[in-house]
This record gives sequence, C-alpha cells and structure tokens, in this order.
Amino acid sequence: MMLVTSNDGKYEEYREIFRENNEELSLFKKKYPEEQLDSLRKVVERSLYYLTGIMQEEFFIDDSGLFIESLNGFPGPYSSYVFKTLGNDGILKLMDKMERRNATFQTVIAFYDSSPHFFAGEVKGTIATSKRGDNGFGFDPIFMPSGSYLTFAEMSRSEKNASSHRANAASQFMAFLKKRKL
Ligand code: ITT
Repeated sequence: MMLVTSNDGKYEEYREIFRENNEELSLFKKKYPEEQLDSLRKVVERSLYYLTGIMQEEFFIDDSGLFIESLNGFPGPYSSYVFKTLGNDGILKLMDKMERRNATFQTVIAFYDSSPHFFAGEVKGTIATSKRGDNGFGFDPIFMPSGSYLTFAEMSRSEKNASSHRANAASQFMAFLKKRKL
C-alpha cells in the first residue's frame, strides 16, 4: 500500500501502524493540491479524485485538522494554512486567557481501489496553555488528548498511536484491508 503525503510525521505514524498489522507501506512524497473547502471530507474527496488521475497503483491519503470549540471549529479544514501562518504560538495567543479549551483532532483517510472509501477518526482533548514536548509534528506540542496530562509531543510515537485521531481512522482502514483479503 502506498501513502501519498508531503508530511514525514504522518508517514512515520502509519509505518508503525502498518508494521503492527503486518501490512506493507511505502511512501510517495508529494504535495498535492488541497482545495480550501469547509469540511475535511470534501477536501479529501477532491484530492482523491485529482490523484486517481495520475497514480498507477493503489494509494491512500490522510487529511487531518484541529477543531477548537471556542473558535467555532477553527482552524479545521484550514489547519495546514493556519499552521504555516500563525503556528502554535499564534493559536496560543488567540486563546490567551480562554477558559474553554476543548478541541477535537480529526482525520479522514481516503483510499481508492475500484471505488472510493473513506475512514474517519477523531480524538477529543484540550489546547494546552503553552507548547510542551519535542516529539511528533504540527500541533502536537499544544494538544492534550482527554484523560492525559501530556501533549502528543510529550508522548512516544506508540503512545500517540494508542489514542490518536489518525490511529482511530487507521484501525478502520486496517480492518477493511483485512476483510478485502478474505
Ligand atoms: P499532506 O501532504 O498529507 O496534505 P499536511 O501536513 O498538509 O500533509 P494536513 O493538511 O492533513 O497535512 O494537516 C493539516 C495541518 O495539521 C498540518 O499543519 C499538519 O502539520 C497538522 N497535523 C496533521 N496531523 C497532525 C497530528 O497528528 N498532530 C499534529 N498536527 C497535525
């Protein structure tokens, strides 16, 4: 199976998940166009159809986003742009003194064989009051999954994979791939 992404952090996480499921995984490192639409599912659908036109073999993609409740779901599907422009410091500044810090991390996996398949995963949590930890990537230093005092960036890859939005979507994808082999 091939993952198309420009993000090495995503690949590392999937590599561990695929290894644990005895599935092969390769990387096609590519930045593909992502339209700015109002839901992850719509974004990933467009990207999937774009890529099916140029890919010769089976592949999947992952579109993820951080949805902050007190900011009405911002940055959500715009997470990539917001991470590049505001970054974690900008998000923390926006949320300065805000008491309601609930947020959800979401992932939609899109996979194409002879038809499209989608697998969605999420994890609820809160936005930390400062950046903590050096592991992971993206918003990991500011996101604490519910029930944990650690941010994702303070966890090992396997600890993050035990509860993350991505692992959640991936476990449905793994179940689908296993069933398909029967
Ligand atoms: P692609 O090439 O796969 O699209 P990307 O980095 O643009 O890579 P997304 O659009 O899915 O990926 O991600 C939106 C933003 O959210 C981006 O800045 C990521 O770094 C960040 N992000 C995605 N998954 C994350 C995770 O598990 N933990 C922290 N940040 C994450």
